[in-house]
Amino acid sequence: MYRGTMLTEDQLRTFSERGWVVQPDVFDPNSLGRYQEAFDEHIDGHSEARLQHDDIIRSIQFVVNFDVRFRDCLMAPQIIEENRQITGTELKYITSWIISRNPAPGRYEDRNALLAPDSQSWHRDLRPKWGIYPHDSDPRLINSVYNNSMVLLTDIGKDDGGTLMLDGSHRIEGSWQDLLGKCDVSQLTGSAGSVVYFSETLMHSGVAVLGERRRDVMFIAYGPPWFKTWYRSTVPDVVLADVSDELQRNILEGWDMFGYHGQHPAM
Ligand SMILES: O=C(O)CCC(=O)C(=O)O
Repeated sequence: MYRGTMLTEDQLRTFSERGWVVQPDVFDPNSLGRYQEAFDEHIDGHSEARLQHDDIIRSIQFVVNFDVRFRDCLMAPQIIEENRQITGTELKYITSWIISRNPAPGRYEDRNALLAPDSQSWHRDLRPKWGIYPHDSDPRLINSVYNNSMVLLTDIGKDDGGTLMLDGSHRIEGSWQDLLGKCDVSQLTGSAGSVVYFSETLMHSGVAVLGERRRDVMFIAYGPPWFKTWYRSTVPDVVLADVSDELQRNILEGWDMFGYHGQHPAM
């Protein structure tokens, strides 16, 4: 059983209030070097798995299918346990992807325009009413049904294209235009090796890199065992056969079992 670092009470409260939280120092430089090598090897391949591929953004989907190094990182015991804390259930894999973002070509002339809140690509894939529910025992906490874990491979300082979040929007229905008037805009910063957890009910957006460094991040999304696998993200049998860790295999496969875990909450 995992006995390492978990999200603290304060971090869980931050997640509950803002819809996202940063866990620093999950990975050390050695592990990050290994994951960065996998990232660099795969970011230009897999044309069938490309989400976007242009001069600024390169993004590849379902990376856990392609390399054990992606599974080692994105299914690390700490990430799994911390997802259990925020989801409040056993987990099922939903999808995974990686994104490399180059400095924006217009960053010297158009800084303000590139940062303007109303010109970002705000989105979320789940309505708050489908995604947020009470914690079993603490009324100040929430659980969220579908959460992203973003691993920072590179340091993300103020100008390095940290994801924009609409704080608190994970609990509020409405379009991004409505929410821009109601929620503060926050921009993520964090050091390489951190993991950022955010609910998929949180309105968020990628944003231009205004500094000189490429920004590399890796994502995995987990939900409960009754959740649908994301579009085209079913893990092929040939990959499952290669996964020796039983928990990882069950999470990737979706738990072929009678009923669900935790139907009867602990008293
Ligand atoms: O690249 C980012 O900062 C955000 C990415 C994102 O929102 C997404 O992949 O859904």
